[in-house]
Amino acid sequence: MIKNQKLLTWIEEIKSLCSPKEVVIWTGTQKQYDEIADLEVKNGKAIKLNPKKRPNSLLYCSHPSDVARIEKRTFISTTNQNDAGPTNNWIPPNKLKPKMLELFKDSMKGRTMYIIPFSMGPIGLDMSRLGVEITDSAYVALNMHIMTRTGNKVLDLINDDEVFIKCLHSVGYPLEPGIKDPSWPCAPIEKKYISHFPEENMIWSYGSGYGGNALLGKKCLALRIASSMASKNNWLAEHMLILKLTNDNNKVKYITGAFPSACGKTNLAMINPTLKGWKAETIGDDIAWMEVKDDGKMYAINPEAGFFGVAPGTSYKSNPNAMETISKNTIFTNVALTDDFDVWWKGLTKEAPDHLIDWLGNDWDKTKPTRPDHPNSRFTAPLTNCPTLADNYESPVPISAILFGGRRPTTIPLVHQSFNFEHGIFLGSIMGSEVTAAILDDGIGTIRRDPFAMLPFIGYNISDYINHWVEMGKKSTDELLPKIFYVNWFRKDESGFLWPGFGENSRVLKWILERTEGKDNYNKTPIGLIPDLNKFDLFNLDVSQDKMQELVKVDKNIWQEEIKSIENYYSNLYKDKLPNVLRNQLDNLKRRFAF
Ligand code: OXD
Ligand code: MN
Repeated sequence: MIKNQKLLTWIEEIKSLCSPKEVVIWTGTQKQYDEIADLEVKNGKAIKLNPKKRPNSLLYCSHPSDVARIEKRTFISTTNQNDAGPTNNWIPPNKLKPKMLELFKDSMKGRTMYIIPFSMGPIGLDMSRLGVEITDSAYVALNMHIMTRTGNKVLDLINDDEVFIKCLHSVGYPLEPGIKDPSWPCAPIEKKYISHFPEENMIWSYGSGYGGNALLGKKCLALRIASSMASKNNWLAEHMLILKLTNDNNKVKYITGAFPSACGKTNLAMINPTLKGWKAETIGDDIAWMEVKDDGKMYAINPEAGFFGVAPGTSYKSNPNAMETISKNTIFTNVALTDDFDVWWKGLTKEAPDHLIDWLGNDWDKTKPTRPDHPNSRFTAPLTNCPTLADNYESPVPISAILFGGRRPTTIPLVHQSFNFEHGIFLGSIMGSEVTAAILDDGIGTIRRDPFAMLPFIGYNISDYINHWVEMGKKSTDELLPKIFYVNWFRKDESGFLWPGFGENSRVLKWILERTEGKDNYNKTPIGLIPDLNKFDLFNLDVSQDKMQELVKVDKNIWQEEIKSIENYYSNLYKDKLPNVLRNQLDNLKRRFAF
């Protein structure tokens, strides 16, 4: 039962604003989940997958206009534009709120309004935060049940007068009498708003039912609002995986890693190390909340309870642990349906089945030029399904190393370590991926920078974000803080990728962990510390000495170009607000190269 007065008042307010047909409070039981799932199947919204092949799993297919996060309709609404900064779309609250209130008016007509109390982070942990999502989407309710801790246990905490973050969501498709409910209701693009009000820690999302636009605990709360909260309260909300590593001497260490999309973040979070005696366990694959505790070490938690992963490319070859994770209790979105009611996506098997129903609901066979799954099709599965989930995944863990990465065919070595924490901030600020033909027709070879993999997720001014990292560095000593590394699995020569990647990345992780213990296994270069190949585990590795040399090469001429590119990027982005730390680090880099 809801007793928190603030919550009761808010629910009444939203009820009278949105006019739902009925209200359901999410209790978090499996029974409730199953009932709503069955109803969704009965109403033709979802397809129940073959219980023999994929127990307790659903397939949803979205409207073709509602298939991904929509950055151009995502807003940070602050009184002053400067507080949102140059990386965010901005509308002030006094303009945005009236516009959205008009949209929300009667928007839930004919629909059920779900009230979902949720905890980002383990229930009751001091590093966790509470929220309540009000939504008119059963799809959102089912997904939130997997992706967060939901239900009565959370409500009990909220009833104890705890603060909670208000998250309001509507698909923006009221059911006026006589109007048939489509299988995936949503609003046209110009009416979609994914809005954040960091001054009140509040989220209003209208018009989209998809992923990060609608599951408000994830990108909206755990990254955008949380990053803004964290900047005021000495913590960090980052787009990072968390991995537990045990070496062949049974020594346990934890790392986090930030990678832009399509760089294998979920694969690394579920890596099977090829190194004998090494073990890797998963704590999180997308978001890490971190703080420096009294012992001077930085600790991390995964605020999520599930995986919302990209399906295409996932296979028993690329990520067997993900495949096991999604073998049951999973919601699939926008993948193809097989004739025996299982799922298929590009890359799952070498050959596509002869016949499929594509994500648009049409018959598909191999003669069709189109692909049967959407490139951003997804799976939603609980963490507890993951065979490599660490048993202490609900406790804050001390982080020894932070990895930044990207897809850089040239320039950036396989791995390098920053000289210190502030130099590590510089590495985070320049990360990005080279634009390839697959992404863009022009601009090939240019670098799309994605600082800290947070470009779409920093909920405030990016200059202040960088300075906040500097402040975090002052909370402890370089000795105790995580060591910072830049990894690049994607370096190429004329014959293709130089590094085999996947499980072999454990060799890089081994070198990194040795560095965190101060082992003399490195060579110093102007950009940072790179592996001394005589002290890098190459045992049983099928990569030639020449290729290994190439993988760790730091070429002065190429770096001259890189520095020019960084200077351009900094001046375009930060204009006159370039944080001192970045200016100093860039000057130091030039000095080390003697440019
Ligand atoms: C995600 C993303 O969905 O980063 O995790 O876009
Ligand atoms: Mn992500």
